[in-house]
Amino acid sequence: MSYVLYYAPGAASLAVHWMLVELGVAFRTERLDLAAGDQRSQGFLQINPSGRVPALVIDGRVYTESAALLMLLAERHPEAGLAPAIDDSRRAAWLELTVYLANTLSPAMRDWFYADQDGEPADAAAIRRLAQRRIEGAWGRLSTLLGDGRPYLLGDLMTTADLLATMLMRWSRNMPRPATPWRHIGPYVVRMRARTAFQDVCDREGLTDWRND
Ligand SMILES: N[C@@H](CCC(=O)N[C@@H](CS)C(=O)NCC(=O)O)C(=O)O
Repeated sequence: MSYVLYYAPGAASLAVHWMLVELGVAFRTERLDLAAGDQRSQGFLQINPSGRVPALVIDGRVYTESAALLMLLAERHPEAGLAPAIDDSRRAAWLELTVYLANTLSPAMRDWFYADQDGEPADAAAIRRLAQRRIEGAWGRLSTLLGDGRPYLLGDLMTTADLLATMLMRWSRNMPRPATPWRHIGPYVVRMRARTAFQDVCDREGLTDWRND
């Protein structure tokens, strides 16, 4: 089995990169500089015609979409226990949460960061306002979920949903209302950032902010 991850520092590829480190499997990376436009190079467009990261090449075939890649990796490495098994009573909550993060929070993040590029620049302020409302709504929902004192989003089991959620929380660090001041999110983020694999992936990607140390 071989893995090659196309990533850009701190981008949607971060959760997948983190997962590969958590799994302790062998993998290779190809780094893209999004500011320099590497994602629009002919070479990368042949890998992923949508011109976005992450792209994960598994045994020679390319797969994309961070949430799908996390679920796929969890299925390929069940011994890591990063997803509830199919007959586990927490499975439904894991699917629900993953789809919520990928379907509601993640597109709002895209709108926040790419409003000028994906739409008309004249509409960008209105798009950002709506995105901000949706993003802050998500922090409220996740904080409520964590409010019963559970260490991870699904309870005692840390799953791929935590990797995805933490990456999305990180993206909010310079927004008007970042995720971390939400009452139950702050301690959760500290717990997630304390993971050796998180610190390792930050080192690999050269991410110096939003760390515990
Ligand atoms: N839904 C995709 C979103 C991927 C995405 O939008 N990636 C951004 C980085 S966070 C990207 O590649 N942007 C480059 C561009 O759009 O030019 C996923 O979760 O994998």
